[in-house]
Amino acid sequence: SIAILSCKEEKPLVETTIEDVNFIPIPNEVKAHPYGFLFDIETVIVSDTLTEVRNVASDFKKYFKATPFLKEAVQTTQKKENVISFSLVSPDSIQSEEGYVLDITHHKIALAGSTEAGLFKGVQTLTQLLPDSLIAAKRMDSLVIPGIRIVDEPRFAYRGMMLDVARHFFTVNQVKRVIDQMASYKLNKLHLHLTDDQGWRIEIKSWPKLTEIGGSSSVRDESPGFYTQEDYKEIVAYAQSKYITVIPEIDMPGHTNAALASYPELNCNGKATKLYRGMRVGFSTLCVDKDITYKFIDDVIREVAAITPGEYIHLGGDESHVTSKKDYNIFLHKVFPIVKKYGKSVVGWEEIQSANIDSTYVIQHWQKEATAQKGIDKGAKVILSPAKKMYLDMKYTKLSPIGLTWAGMVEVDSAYIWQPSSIFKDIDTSQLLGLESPLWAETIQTSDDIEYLAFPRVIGHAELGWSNPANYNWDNYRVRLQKHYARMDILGVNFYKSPLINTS
Ligand code: TNX
Repeated sequence: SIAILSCKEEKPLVETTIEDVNFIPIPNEVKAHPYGFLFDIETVIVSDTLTEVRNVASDFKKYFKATPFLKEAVQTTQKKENVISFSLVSPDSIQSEEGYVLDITHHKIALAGSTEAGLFKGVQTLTQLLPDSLIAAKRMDSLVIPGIRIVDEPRFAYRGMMLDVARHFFTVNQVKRVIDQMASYKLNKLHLHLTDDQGWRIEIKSWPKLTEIGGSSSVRDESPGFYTQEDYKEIVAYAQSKYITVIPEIDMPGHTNAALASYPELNCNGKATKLYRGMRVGFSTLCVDKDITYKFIDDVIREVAAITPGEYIHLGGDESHVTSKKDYNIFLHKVFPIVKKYGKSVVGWEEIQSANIDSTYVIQHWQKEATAQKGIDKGAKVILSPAKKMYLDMKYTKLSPIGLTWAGMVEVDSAYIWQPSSIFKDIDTSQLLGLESPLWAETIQTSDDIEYLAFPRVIGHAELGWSNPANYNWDNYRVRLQKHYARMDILGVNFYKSPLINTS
């Protein structure tokens, strides 16, 4: 409710309530203030650290194009009233570098965080307080934001989504669109599944046929293609501008038919395989006995590491059904050190725990709890992607037009109702890095397809990854999610309208 009270101050006091506020992910602490912040043409964004906050400020200013507000550049002024201040300081109440405090009163909007990434998360929360008409870029001459104080930080440092660009290729612009959507729900890791049986999607200059040949196929030939290294750098830089780290996956020793079709010498029999356009898994393997295999991997990892600022390289390691157990071990013992040599840390699907190497790698749990538990017992860190809760490529119901069903059907409630901390026993909290929602692309080809399977399930995962478990609550969540339907409609997100969410 908004009532303008008359008052002696220059700016009128505007009473607001936060009853209609529907944040996702739900913040840790939320408190209402009696009066909201009223924009006028003198409202300015201020900061002591101009260069550092410019990127974050522009992510906020972009919504104001069709308004008379925030026309001035960000300023370092002493002005204390009628300002939106971005401060790079460590608020006492915050531990995480992604945490922030957002305090909106009638005097000012004050956002504080210890890093740009923290301020950016605060801006995403602030954006959820803006009216839909502003997001829709409708002309707007008056604007009040409700008075509120929020102290917030993530539960898990790793909150990701995976996009399979190998089964079907997605363009740089399609990936950027995913990055934008991830950022607004405070996700911070984008795992790109760059290689598989059906396609090799990243240019490797020392092995050009990987993309010339291996990039030319895809499932049913529907969308071949690859990223040049310049394209990949563009994705990485765009993600960075939204404080999202890219984790590239080069899957091996299985899921490698595209490479085996490109270079005969990578095959044990010296003959190139045929390009593959189907949907089967588990039939290919690099030749573990050949030296050229490790020369190949060294070149690939060297080139990929050189254009990847993040800490991790994902080696896949899943479903190597035609590699013997012995060979699989030998192979991993040879390739882990290559990743280290180029200054990166290994992530792999849970299967990689079978190699008794050291515990400095990260496993991504997807299918077998017992397998992942063995890795955890050896001290490995874990990213949770349990297929029956988090696989975005599973159908919602049997009526879903796209998606697979091998892990079951995952409706919006099922994707949300579970406890990340209760999957594994005997796990140190420091071992649980966080959550990632994988989107495999056997059945999808367009941005509409991506969004239909990802949204709204990934929003629920974003809440499980960010919010305090005391605040996980399906009945409350579904009401908040309903409000996000309108926002997604405005942004043109092709989400699945689950009958479990009341839209009336
Ligand atoms: C299993 S999950 C796979 C992928 C498939 C996916 C389809 C994992 C590590 N491997 O190769 O695309 O199922 O849901």
